[in-house]
Amino acid sequence: MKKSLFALLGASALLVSNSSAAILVAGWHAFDNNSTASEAPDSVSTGFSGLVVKNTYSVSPGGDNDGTYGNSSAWGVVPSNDGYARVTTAANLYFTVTNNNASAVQLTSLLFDAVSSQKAGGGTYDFTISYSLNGGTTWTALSTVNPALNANGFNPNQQEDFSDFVLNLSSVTLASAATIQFRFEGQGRIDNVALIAVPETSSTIALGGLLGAGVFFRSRRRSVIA
Ligand SMILES: [Ca+2]
Ligand SMILES: [Ca+2]
Ligand SMILES: [Ca+2]
Ligand SMILES: [Ca+2]
Repeated sequence: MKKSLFALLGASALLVSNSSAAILVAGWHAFDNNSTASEAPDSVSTGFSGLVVKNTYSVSPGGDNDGTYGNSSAWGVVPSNDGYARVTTAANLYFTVTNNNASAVQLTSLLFDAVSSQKAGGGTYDFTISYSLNGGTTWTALSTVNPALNANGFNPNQQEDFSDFVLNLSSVTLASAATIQFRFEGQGRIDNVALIAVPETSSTIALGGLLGAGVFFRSRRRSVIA
């Protein structure tokens, strides 16, 4: 005996929403000793790509030795003595990340470590961090920070404990195929840069809409009621 092939389904749309854990989208901690080349991230999540564009240069070895991206140990221990990037008042530093996934990600924070060079007249340089979306020339300032003074003067290869920074990005969503670029202005050293985000996994299954559009079963067997 066959039962009716048709079952009445709820006609209202069903919203399925799952909250996801944060991910390290892209991170840089090891920098080559060179003056011009760009570098891909040292750590990157599936479906993302990135590049640090060094308009000045980077130095290796040396760098931050606190073992963390910003102040967070959530992403494992970061190796020390594997180089850092320079930023100068004449040449900014840029980190670019592209979302190659089909869905957007909700950005959470930008983590980094930094130290300032000493100004000629004393004191330290402020660093201003801004971002632009999709290659645009409009820059949105995220924060101006004042890193600790570079403790080892002009020794380019020494390790030291850089200042830790966490910038809030919760107002920024990186859509599918979108690119975000972060600009660092100041004078000093940058290390352990990481972009953190939460993937958006919400999806809507419009059962009501499907039924309304005339869903039918391919097998058109007649119901036989006993
Ligand atoms: Ca490093
Ligand atoms: Ca690298
Ligand atoms: Ca750190
Ligand atoms: Ca530190």
